[in-house]
Amino acid sequence: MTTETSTLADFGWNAFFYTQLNTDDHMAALPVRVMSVHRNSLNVAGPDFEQVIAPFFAQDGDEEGRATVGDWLLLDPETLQAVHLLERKSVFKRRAAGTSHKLQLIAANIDTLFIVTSCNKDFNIARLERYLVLAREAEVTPIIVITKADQAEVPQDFSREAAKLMPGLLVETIDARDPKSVACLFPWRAPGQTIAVVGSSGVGKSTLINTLTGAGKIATQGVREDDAKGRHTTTGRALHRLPEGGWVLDTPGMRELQLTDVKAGIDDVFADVAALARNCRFSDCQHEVEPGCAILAAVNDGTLEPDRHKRWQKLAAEEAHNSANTAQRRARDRAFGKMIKGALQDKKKYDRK
Ligand SMILES: Nc1nc2c(ncn2[C@@H]2O[C@H](COP(=O)(O)OP(=O)(O)O)[C@@H](O)[C@H]2O)c(=O)[nH]1
Ligand SMILES: [Mg+2]
Ligand SMILES: [Zn+2]
Repeated sequence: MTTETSTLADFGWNAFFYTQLNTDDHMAALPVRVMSVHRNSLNVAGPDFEQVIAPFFAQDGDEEGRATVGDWLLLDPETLQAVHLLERKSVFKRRAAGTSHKLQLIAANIDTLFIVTSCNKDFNIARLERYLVLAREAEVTPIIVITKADQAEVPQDFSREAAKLMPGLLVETIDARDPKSVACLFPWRAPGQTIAVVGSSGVGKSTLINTLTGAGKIATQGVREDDAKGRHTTTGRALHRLPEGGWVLDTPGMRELQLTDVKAGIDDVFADVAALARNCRFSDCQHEVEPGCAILAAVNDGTLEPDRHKRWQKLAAEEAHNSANTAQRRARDRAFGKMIKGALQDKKKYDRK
């Protein structure tokens, strides 16, 4: 990455972050943005400045406070080490796939989310809904981008299905390799704006980013050289500079997006179902067999699609399960922190004797 950019605003800095500088120490510090995250380091940058620093946690061991790509950090001007993580305008997170089920931050301070799928069997309404929930929870503008329009007989069949997901949802069908076709997305790459691109592996995220940046810099699956390590050509998350001054974030294909802490996002994407649920006779209605269930009534009279009801139930159950886990984990971490603190204090007392 080059830093031809010369102002903090070019990096996405704005009043939201500036107003957080409320101490002399903060004012003297160096604000930098996290450009990419690696196992043992972070790449940060600002106007005419690039630096590799150690990973940073706002609070010891708290995953939510781990500096992630897109974050703003304050560096000590002398040591150039991070001293403070600025509050985020938006953050995407998920539960890790597999057995660990750890909380993982995907990206911070994103303005627009490109949810990418293709005009083929990757197209999946339930998966799109998941990403929409993520976007609405973070109050980030979602745009559904359907690639490989050149390979479909009737690409509009796909866009029509996607547009039904939410009133007013923006949907574009494109050939990700063709700048003319991608031009419909150019308005989103304005100076200081940050776009994140999500979607399954192989849908054309890297291809789209290369077309947006106008540089063939990111390896795509068609031209990958070293396939020995597995399916993904994109190995890390990194911000790439766009010609107009915005930023775009490539994410490795996520095979599974387990949602957590997204209750508001679900209520938003499924506003119709949530409204029905408020009319059920019992406030703890499970919408399965209960008398006076407004949702079952809507399914029966054809106003609510049975599949949409099922998708909502699945997401709501997953959200409840994962968020309960988060709460438990936090309580456990707090208890553990207290124990350590107590032990350290005991040790101090003992040392003084
Ligand atoms: N025909 C066609 N091929 C595409 C399009 N978008 C991506 N591809 C191809 O799909 C493959 C996977 O693209 P890639 O960008 O690596 O996908 P990623 O895993 O989402 O980053 C590559 O061979 C691309 O050339 C498109 O709109 N049309
Ligand atoms: Mg890729
Ligand atoms: Zn009900």
